[in-house]
Amino acid sequence: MILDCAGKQLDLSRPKVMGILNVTPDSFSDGGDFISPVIAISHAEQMLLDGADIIDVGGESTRPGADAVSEQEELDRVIPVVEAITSRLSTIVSIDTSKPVVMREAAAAGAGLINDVLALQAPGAVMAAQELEVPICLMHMQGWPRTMQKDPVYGDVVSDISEFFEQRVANCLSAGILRERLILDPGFGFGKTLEHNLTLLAGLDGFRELGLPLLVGISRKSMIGTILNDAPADERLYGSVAAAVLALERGASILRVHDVKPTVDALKIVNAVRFGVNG
Ligand code: 7PJ
Repeated sequence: MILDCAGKQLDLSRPKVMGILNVTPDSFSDGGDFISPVIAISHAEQMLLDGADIIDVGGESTRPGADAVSEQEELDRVIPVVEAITSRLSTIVSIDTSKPVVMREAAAAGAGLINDVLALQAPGAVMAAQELEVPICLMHMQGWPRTMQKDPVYGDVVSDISEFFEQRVANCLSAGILRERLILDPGFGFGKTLEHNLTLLAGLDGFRELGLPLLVGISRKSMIGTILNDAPADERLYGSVAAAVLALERGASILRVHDVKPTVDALKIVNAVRFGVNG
């Protein structure tokens, strides 16, 4: 399956790696290191050298308990960075946002993929995505970032999320968005207990029957830290890579990660086993 990301091809016949470029001052795992476009570019460049296929630019922190960011503030953070990357580097830029205005301006600046943790549920978001004609990642979240970790409840976590996906996909299709443009993400850590997250990862192949590519973001998340005796974010690398491999084995097509080189190495091993060393 090949997705057209604003003129750049994303071939998902082999899994791809999406490198995270946070331009938030309060992001828990990189402490706001990447605010200025100059620093952002050099980080993006390094991730591409390390083998990333997509750079995911995000200016709205969605970590548990985070405050909302104003439209203008988010635009000010991300648009110069998207512009700087798309004008200098030949890569697919994805925009991690839920705001229609940010989707539009980022696409105008060259972004080729929308990554929305609200799965286009914000007012006007479906219409913006429909107009922009780029692929869209629909992520599942239970509740809202401020309170989502309070007391998340599911019947069966995989089937509840599948049902959510079916509704969101139907909504997109009825707005004229092509099915071929959709990517699904169960949203690890977004309104899920550790047990929910583990059940989700174990049962990730249950989403394959929806027939759409799966994006998975587990990198450095608290589910890794908790299992590793409350390891801080900068000590979650090996756990994150293990989780990425488990996700690949269960059919993930895109891995959203902070640590690109180690993940790309792990992916090379998986591909060699699947397709042979020369495959
Ligand atoms: C995700 C995301 C994720 C997608 C964040 C963090 C929190 N987008 N944005 N999936 N997580 N699609 O990176 O820890 O899991 S922000």
